Amino acid sequence: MPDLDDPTATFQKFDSDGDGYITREEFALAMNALGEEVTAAELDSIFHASDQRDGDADARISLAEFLVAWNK
Ligand SMILES: [Ca+2]
Ligand SMILES: [Ca+2]
Repeated sequence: MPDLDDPTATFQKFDSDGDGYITREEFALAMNALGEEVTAAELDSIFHASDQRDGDADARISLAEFLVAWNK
């Protein structure tokens, strides 16, 4: 399980290739690794809500976007 008190560490676990962004694929794989199934609709919802917060809307979640979503 991720350390829920440390969103930066959680982000780094989700970002499996370490490029500083979480893609849909990385998010789905990380959730599956936690034993959580994520549907395409759920991914759409999560990424629509979380992406764009830093104005790039690049279909990837940056650490800044992740932290905003986390604190919501
Ligand atoms: Ca990545
Ligand atoms: Ca983004």
